[in-house]
Amino acid sequence: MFENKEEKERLILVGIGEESSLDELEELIYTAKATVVGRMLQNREMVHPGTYLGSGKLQELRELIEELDATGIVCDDELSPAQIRNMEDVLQIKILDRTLVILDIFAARANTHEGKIQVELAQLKYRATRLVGMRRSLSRLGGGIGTRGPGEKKLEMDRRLIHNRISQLKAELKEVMTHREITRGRRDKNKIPVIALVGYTNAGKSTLFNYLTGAGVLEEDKLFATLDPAVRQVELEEGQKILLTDTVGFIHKLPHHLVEAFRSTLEEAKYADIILHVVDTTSPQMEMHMHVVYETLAELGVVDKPILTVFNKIDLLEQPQVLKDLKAKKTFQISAKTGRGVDALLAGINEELTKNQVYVEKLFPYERVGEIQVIRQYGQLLSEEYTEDGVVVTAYVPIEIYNKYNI
Ligand SMILES: Nc1nc2c(ncn2[C@@H]2O[C@H](COP(=O)(O)OP(=O)(O)OP(=O)(O)O)[C@@H](O)[C@H]2O)c(=O)[nH]1
Ligand SMILES: [Mg+2]
Repeated sequence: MFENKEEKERLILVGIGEESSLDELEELIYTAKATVVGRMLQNREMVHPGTYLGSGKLQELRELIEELDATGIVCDDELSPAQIRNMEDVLQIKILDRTLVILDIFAARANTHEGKIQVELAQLKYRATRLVGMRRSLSRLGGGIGTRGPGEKKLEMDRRLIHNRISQLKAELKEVMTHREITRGRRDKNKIPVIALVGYTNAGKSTLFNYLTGAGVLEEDKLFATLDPAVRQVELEEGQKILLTDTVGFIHKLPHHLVEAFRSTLEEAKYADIILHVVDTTSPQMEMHMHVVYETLAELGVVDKPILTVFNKIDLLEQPQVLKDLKAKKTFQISAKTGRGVDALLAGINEELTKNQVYVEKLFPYERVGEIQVIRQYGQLLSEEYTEDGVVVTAYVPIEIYNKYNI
């Protein structure tokens, strides 16, 4: 992004409503490697449909831009093509929005083939509807935001070309997704329960994932450090095997195009047996973050899954706190960094998995070893030992199966 040796973008944040939302936007801007030189908040109830800000504020902003020598502004909501055009006319400067910034971060972070297709798809969809409006904002290249991904040449593609490319990417994505379905099918067959880590971005999902699996997945004090889902097998103390998945974090006002494009990635949670909801306990916005996570899960159709909420980063709390989540079956307080509380969490996972299951320790004489197959199919085979008299098995078996087959 710095190759063109241009100066970093100097941006002014513009929002309506709450200061805290601008704090998060500022973090997003730094993640996208641009600089914030000022901010302006309007206390309106609603976004102005034509110009985002009211006319008085817009004039104020114009003066502020000059005073601070800004190179662009970033609005905290997704702008319509008309809003961009009208603001450009008044301000004569690059107009960016929250969506574009998030798209830019995703573009820089996508590593896998699938991730890259998903980001480009989301970017093109965003641009397709704004091609006419964005003269200055998308055509002039600055030192950063809004410039990555398809690149300048592609930005000049007309609508028709963009739509062709969108169809092509969709077809490619479909292929990748079919592959993923197959992998999921295999997982189902193996019957290893899947535990999905979900949570707001920067909550510590990857840190917990690494602590449990030793996988060395990227963990960073940045928003959206993880884009591509990772899966690893972990064996619990009781012998129970689980598949742990680490995925992309959620955020307030996650752009619609991204949710759509990343649906398959985000939907990992849909295939999970248990959801581990990781929460950054140190964030002043903790409640809002939890709310956003539950809203996003509902939007993705992830309902009726057992949720275990993990209040993370307790090593940073000065004193113990009472932390509640009424939507969770159970809550845990841990530090993914130091490992404090992790054993209790693992025991909780095991308890949840083996609920409604019976622990079996039994010798199957050699003429009856066929019955072990039933356990394999419906339960969790923990161990098998071949002895003189037969096979000694330890396993968890669902109660119905236990009764039906008289295991
Ligand atoms: N002190 C402390 N820091 C933690 C803990 N867990 C995570 N962190 C830090 O929090 C930051 C974010 O951690 P990640 O694991 O990357 O968060 P994530 O939820 O995977 O974030 P995204 O992938 O961006 O959604 C990193 O700087 C971690 O070192 C913890 O228990 N204690
Ligand atoms: Mg992560």
